[in-house]
Amino acid sequence: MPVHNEEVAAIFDEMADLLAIQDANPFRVRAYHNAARSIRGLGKDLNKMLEEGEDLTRLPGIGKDLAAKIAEILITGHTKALDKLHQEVPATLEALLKIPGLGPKRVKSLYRNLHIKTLKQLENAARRGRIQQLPGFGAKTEQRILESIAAHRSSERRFLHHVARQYGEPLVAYLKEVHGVKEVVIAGSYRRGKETVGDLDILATTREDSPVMEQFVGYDEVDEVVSKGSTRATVFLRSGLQVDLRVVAQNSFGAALHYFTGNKAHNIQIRRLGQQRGLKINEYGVFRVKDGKRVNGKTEASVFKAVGLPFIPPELRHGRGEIEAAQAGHLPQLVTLADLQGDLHVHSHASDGNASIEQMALAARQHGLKYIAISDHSKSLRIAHGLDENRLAQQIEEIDRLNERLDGITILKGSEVDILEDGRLDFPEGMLAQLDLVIGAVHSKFRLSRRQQTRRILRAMDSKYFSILAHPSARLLEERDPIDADMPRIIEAARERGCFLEINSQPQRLDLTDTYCQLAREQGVLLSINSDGHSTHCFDLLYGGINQARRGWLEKEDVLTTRSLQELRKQLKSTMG
Ligand code: DGT
Ligand code: CA
Ligand code: CA
Repeated sequence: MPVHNEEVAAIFDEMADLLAIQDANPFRVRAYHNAARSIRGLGKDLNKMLEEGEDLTRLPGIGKDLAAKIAEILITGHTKALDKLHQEVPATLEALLKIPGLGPKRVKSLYRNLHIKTLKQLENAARRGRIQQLPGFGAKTEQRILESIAAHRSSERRFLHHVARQYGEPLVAYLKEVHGVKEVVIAGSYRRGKETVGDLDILATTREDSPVMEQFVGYDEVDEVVSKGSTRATVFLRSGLQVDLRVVAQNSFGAALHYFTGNKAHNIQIRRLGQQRGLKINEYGVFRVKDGKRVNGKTEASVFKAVGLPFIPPELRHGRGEIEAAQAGHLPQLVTLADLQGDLHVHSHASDGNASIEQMALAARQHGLKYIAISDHSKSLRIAHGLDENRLAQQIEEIDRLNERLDGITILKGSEVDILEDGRLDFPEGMLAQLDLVIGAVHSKFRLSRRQQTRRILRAMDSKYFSILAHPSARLLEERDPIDADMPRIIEAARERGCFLEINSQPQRLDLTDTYCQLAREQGVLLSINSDGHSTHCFDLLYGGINQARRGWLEKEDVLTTRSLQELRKQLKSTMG
């Protein structure tokens, strides 16, 4: 990847900051900043200028030395001068520069005077009021630093729901064991089943003498206690996950649970309904405005009841029509994990899985499923050891043999076939015709234009053998953006052609996304909740697909993989025919 102007400028700015921390000659520091500014103001790509043999020293603020560094950066992607600075200045000091309000001058002063090298030392010093005593800092700055640190940390990253669950559930189990603790629930986006969460919001009810706060901040995984009061505490776990614990009175529990489950848009709508009925609704309960008397709030259901609504499942609480649907008596009967009968996207060690077909089938049976489809990768996906025609033909025979031998589970013959750049499928029709189902997937060329990407997928769906579009947006949460494709058009095409879309349960995918699930449902397109599993534990991931389906308003009837094997075969035939 060639380096461009902005990256060169950023390198110079960084050098200036590091030099300033080192107490270098201020003229040198300024020279780097000036060069960065000069480059940002250029109307022309530096690479082009270099190619055309233009003399860079004619640019304002660029001398011989800097011109040489620019050339070095353009050609090699870095400069030895910055590498050297990186070795000299502790990396943690550089991290401090990212805190708003802290420039190199202040970072230097903190280092010199208080020996502060890390974010944590900075925070500790700020809490103890030591920073406001330094020249050039005041109480206000100190406060701002504390706020910036908190914001910086929480904005740093969101956690995959699945990852938050691995930390959150053991913590809940631990809290439940504490003396005097009654109820413990994770509220917030976690309870709404969102695919990523910013932090965990735990609510608890306890007897008066419970040491729950002490036990919470003393939990083994706690890295840092941000605050601790008698009913509220915030900590960071070693994983970096922030957890808030609130202890609420038993008769406020429902109101608090509703309030802290959110989301905000939903809460606002509920409060407004309350106002219309002369009720004030907050995290403590439901109160009559005229005399302040508490009328409800012990259970969540009582909060909804107070505004004339049935219980609305957390996954629907987005403020996107669920309240109107509840008023009209049209809330969906959401699909549950127990409704699933099969999984149509499972890998074996023939491609990139790590278990045999038989092992996968037995694990699925153990999990209560009635059928799975083995859908290993096709030949173009070389990094995943995709199958060619010969290996797929062998696999088909192996599945026939296994189906004769195994009871209580049926293995379908599938393939996760690459959708090539032009929309062709990675196998000839003769091969596809031998399969029970074909899962088409985009694994390459993620950056095609919207028009090309849409056309590519529609063309793939034109194949009469096409059954399910896998992970339709191809996103990887916190890693890769969704492809740019006209999803409403693709959903419409799925309806026209009688094929299906996947809800992929991999924690990083969870794709098709909630709003498009809702659209698919309205269009009558069935969704296939699949694990895309690569090991025998994969069926445990199906809960994530169910969360996504529920957030997308899906009922049992809307999900292909709730069908019995017999009905499923009928559905698949209608796409193949
Ligand atoms: P997250 O943590 O970013 O994944 O998202 P949430 O939804 O868990 O948000 P969080 O942790 O900031 O707050 C938890 C819930 O508390 C939120 O969904 C609704 C409620 N809440 C927080 N702040 C407010 C507020 O200012 N007004 C109202 N009505 N509700 C709030
Ligand atoms: Ca949260
Ligand atoms: Ca929170």
